[in-house]
Amino acid sequence: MSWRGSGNFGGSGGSGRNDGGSAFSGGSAGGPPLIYLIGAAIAVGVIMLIIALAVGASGGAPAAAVPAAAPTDAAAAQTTVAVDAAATAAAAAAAPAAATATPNPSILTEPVGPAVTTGSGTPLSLGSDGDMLVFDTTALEATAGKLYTVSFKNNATAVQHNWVLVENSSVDTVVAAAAASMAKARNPAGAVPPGNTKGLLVAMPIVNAGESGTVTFKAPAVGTYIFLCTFPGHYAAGMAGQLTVK
Ligand SMILES: [Cu+2]
Repeated sequence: MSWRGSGNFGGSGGSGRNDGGSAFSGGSAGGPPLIYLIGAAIAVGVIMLIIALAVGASGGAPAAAVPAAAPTDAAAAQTTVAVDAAATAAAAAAAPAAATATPNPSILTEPVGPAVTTGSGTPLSLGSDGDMLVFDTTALEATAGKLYTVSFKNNATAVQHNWVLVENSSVDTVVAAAAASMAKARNPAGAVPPGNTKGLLVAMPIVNAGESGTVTFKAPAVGTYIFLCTFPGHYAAGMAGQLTVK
């Protein structure tokens, strides 16, 4: 009974639905165009999806290339930093060596200036004349282009000396450069001209009294050159000599 009631109800409901359904079927009466529209919409959607994928793929290549390039740049930057760090470390390692090479009077065989740092040449020996501010030898000879090793003995009991070879025209420049070095070092033992001083050919560090210094160099072109002591006041006092290159 209730089933029927429900059946009736369903019937009436069905009619109600039919009304709604008629509206629906009204749409479905224009159904074929709607299907075409849906089909067209799906087709357009598929086409757009394909286009989107294509764009995404083509756009994805640059997008992938950019990240690929970015790590490369980053790697390059890191490499640069590493190189800089290495250079800094090298400079830091070289700095103490350079700092100790010039002012340290105990490193007697360390050449200063454009001298030869390796090998040994024909000996050229001289010294200071006791406690006098002069060399015991004021004339030396050499052959152009040949390797020589100067051995200088400081025979003084207290005073420091050294041996420096210069172009004749650059004596004043070298003496002034040595004085500037001493002022910078705040120590007479720093009275050695920098290696890049104009006209400076060879220089050895300041040698303590009673000690010896050596420096090896290749003899310059044929001509005459002045060797002197760059300790303050000694060149003015006459501590110099002449090297004749033949
Ligand atoms: Cu001297």
